[in-house]
Amino acid sequence: MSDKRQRARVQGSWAQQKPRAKPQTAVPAQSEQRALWAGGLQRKSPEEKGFEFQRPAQLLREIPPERLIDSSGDYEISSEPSGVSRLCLIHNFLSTEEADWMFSKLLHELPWSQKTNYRLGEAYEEPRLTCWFGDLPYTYSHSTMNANTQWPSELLSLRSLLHQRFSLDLNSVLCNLYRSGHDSIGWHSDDEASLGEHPTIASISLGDTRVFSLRKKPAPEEHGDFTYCPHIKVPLSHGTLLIMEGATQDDWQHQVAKEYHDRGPRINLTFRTIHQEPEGLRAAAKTRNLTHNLS
Ligand SMILES: O=C(O)CCC(=O)C(=O)O
Repeated sequence: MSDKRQRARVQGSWAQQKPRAKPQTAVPAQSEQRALWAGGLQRKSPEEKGFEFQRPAQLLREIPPERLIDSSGDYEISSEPSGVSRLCLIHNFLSTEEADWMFSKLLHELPWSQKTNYRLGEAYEEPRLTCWFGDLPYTYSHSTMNANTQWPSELLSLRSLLHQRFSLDLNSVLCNLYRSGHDSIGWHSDDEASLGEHPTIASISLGDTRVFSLRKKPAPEEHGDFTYCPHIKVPLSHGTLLIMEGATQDDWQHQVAKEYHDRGPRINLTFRTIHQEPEGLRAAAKTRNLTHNLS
């Protein structure tokens, strides 16, 4: 949780505290008794209130509690003019035996490498390893994965399975290898123009469980502050399938944050459909990438 979200939560819970009830038995305290005997204590009428601290309205805003999605099912996570955002979570999409076999094969046989990305003109190494299979190149964070049609048979069979089960025509897959809990992917949306409008992303997880987080993009008047936006966490375990669809990439960002306790390796396969980019869409993508925060 960000520092600001944490602070606002604490302040929020303070603000909700009810005033303490006064004791029912009216036995004056010793000092009060002395004053009464001296005839000096003026009791306040009920209308005459003492000082009451008013918290500024800004601090009384509710922070929505983080929602946990950990059961298989279909979830409508928001509905906006841009459309409905939906998640579909399926545990044991691959049996443990299939997932074990797939994990070990892909870990040892895929051509993993560390990619260099660019943010505000600065180069940085991605904190994970990746590889890409697809008929078309894929560009994000100002760096391009070349087209690669040499699909391993295991990935082709997963792609066919997704087609059979969900009629999804996915022509590419970005493979991520998180070597330990220190590897991560920062907040971003998969909203490159080459993915088209309302892209469907089918993500299969293998290996150790990691928490996939989503946060709703703030309204323009929030000036990029996510403090009060809905947050969701989805633990993704070995063999799980998560499908993001509808307006999810328009209205939400997602990440897999670093973890500071031991985590074993995890592979994530995000199947997508890449379209040939017309010139107009490329310009739109450039503008969007200025705010794209993928690490
Ligand atoms: O590892 C994951 O579950 C997420 C990967 C991801 O966000 C991406 O490839 O865009």
